[in-house]
Amino acid sequence: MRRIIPAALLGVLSAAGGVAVGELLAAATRPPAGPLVAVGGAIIDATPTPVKEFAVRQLGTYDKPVLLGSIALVLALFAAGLGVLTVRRRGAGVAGAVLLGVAGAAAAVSRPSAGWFDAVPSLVAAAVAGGVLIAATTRSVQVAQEGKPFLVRVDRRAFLKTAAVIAGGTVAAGGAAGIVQRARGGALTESRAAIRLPAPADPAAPRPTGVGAGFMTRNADFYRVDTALTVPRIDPASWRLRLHGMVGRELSLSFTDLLDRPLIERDITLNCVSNEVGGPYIGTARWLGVPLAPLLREAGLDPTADQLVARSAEGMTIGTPVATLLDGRDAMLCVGMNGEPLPLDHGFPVRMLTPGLYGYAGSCKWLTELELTTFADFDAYWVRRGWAAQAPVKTASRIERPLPFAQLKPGPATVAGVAWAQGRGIKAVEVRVDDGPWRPAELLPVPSADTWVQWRLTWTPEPGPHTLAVRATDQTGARQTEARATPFPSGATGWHTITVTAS
Ligand SMILES: Nc1nc2c(c(=O)[nH]1)N[C@H]1C(S)=C(S)[C@@H](COP(=O)(O)O)O[C@H]1N2
Ligand SMILES: [Mo]
Repeated sequence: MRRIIPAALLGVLSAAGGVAVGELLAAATRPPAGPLVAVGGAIIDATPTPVKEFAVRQLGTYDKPVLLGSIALVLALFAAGLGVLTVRRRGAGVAGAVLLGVAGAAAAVSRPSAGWFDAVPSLVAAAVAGGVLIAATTRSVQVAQEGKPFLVRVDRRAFLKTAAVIAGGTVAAGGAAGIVQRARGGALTESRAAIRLPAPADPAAPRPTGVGAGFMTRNADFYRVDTALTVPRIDPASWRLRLHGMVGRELSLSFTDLLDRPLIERDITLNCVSNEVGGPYIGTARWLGVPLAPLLREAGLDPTADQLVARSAEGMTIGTPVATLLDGRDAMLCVGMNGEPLPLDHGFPVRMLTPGLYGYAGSCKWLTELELTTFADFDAYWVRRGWAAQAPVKTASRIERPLPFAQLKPGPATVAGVAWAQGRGIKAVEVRVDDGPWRPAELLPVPSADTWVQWRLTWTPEPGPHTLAVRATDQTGARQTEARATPFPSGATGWHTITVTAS
C-alpha cells in the first residue's frame, strides 16, 4: 500500500504541472480556453436544469468555486490512479494523458465563440503532464521484479528530488498564470475607470421625497446570476456590437458609437426567474443606456421578426419578444449602473436591460451581438433547457422586517418590505397576521412602475408566536396569487410568509 503513494503523488503533481502550464498559456492568449474553465463551462451547459437549480439553491454564489474545486478533485483522483498505473506500464501514462487532453480540448473547442486555437492549452497541458509523469516515474519508481507488476522499488532520493522539481515548476507556472491574469484584469480595470460616461439626454425622474433607505441597491450588493465561470473581460476599445438578422441593413457599433447617441437614465428593478418566494435575487439600480427601439427601427427590422436574440462574449443567448421592445418601455443597451460604467460582473462594457422581463429573457450581459429572428426559428439558452420563452415578471412581495423567527419586544413593531410588478406598478400591499383580516400597508413613493415599491405597517403584537403573510395587487387590479409555484419554468408564485415570536 505504501508503495503506491509515491507513484500516485507523481501522478497528481504531473497533472497539476500540466494544468498550470495550460492555464498560463491560456491566460497569455485566450483566457476562456484555460483547461479548468473550459471543462467547467461545458459541465455547466450540460447539467440538467433540476440539478442546476439544486446547486444554485444549496450553494448560492459558491456554486462556481465548488464546481472548479470538484473538477480539480476528480482530476487529482484520476491522475493519482494514472501515476500508479504508469509505473507498471508507460503506455497507461500516455493513454491517460491523451484522454484528458482530448477531453479538455473538446470542451474548450465546443464552447460557444471558441476557435480551433482553444484546443491548444488543454493539449499542451496534457502533453506536459504525460511527459513529466513518464519521466518522473522512470527516474524514481520502478517495478522491482520482472513479472511482478505490483512489487515496486522507490528510489527515495530521486523521488524526493523529482517531486520537488515538479512542484516547483507547477508553482512557478501557476504563479505566472496568476500574474498574467491580474495584469490583464488591472489593464481592464484601468480602462474602465478611464471611461467618462456622458450625461443622459433624458435623465431619470427625480426620486420622490420620502423614498426609503435601501430603495437603491449598491453595485457591490447587487445580486449576480450567470453561467460564466470566469467573468468575461472585454476591452471596450475593441468591442463591437453587431445588429443583424431580419433587418434591412446590418449595423455595427463601437462603444464610442453608443456613447455618442442620446442616452436615457432610469431607475429599474431587475430580478431573476430563479428567485424563490422571499428570495434575494432582486435589486434596483439607476441604469444609463441607449434606448433599443430606435436602433431596431434604424436597422429596418422586418415586421415578421418576433424575437431578438442577444449573444454575449461567452456564448449566452437570450431571446426577447420584439413586441416588448417596441411597446414603449425603456428597453436599453446599458453602459452605466448607479453612476459608474457597468461593473465587470454585471456585463461590462455593455448589457441589455428589458424592464418587466426576468433577467434571462431580456437582460444579456457582456453583449456582443443582436440578431432579429423568430421564436419558431431559434430557442435561446434557457428555453432549450425548458424555461419559458415568454417571461414577464410576476407580481410579488417580500417581508424584509422583521426577520424570520425574530423575537419581538413588547410594543409596536414595524413590518416592512418590498413588492414589485415591473411595468404594471403596484397598487396595494396587504399584510395578514395569523388568521386575521388583511390590513393595507403604507406604500412609499416610487419614481415609476418599473421599480419595486417599499411598504410598511405598524403592528402591536400580542405575546406569543405569529405568522405574517404579505400579498400585493398590481395597478391593473390583479392580486398576487396564493398558489405556490416553483421558479421553474416561468417564475415562483405564492405569498411570502414568516413566523415570529412576540414577548
Ligand atoms: N451573458 C449573460 N447574461 C446574462 C446571464 C448569463 O448567464 N450570461 N444571466 C441572466 C440572468 S438569469 C439574470 S437574472 C441577469 C442577472 O443580472 P445581474 O447578474 O447583473 O444581476 O443576467 C442575465 N444575463
Ligand atoms: Mo435569472
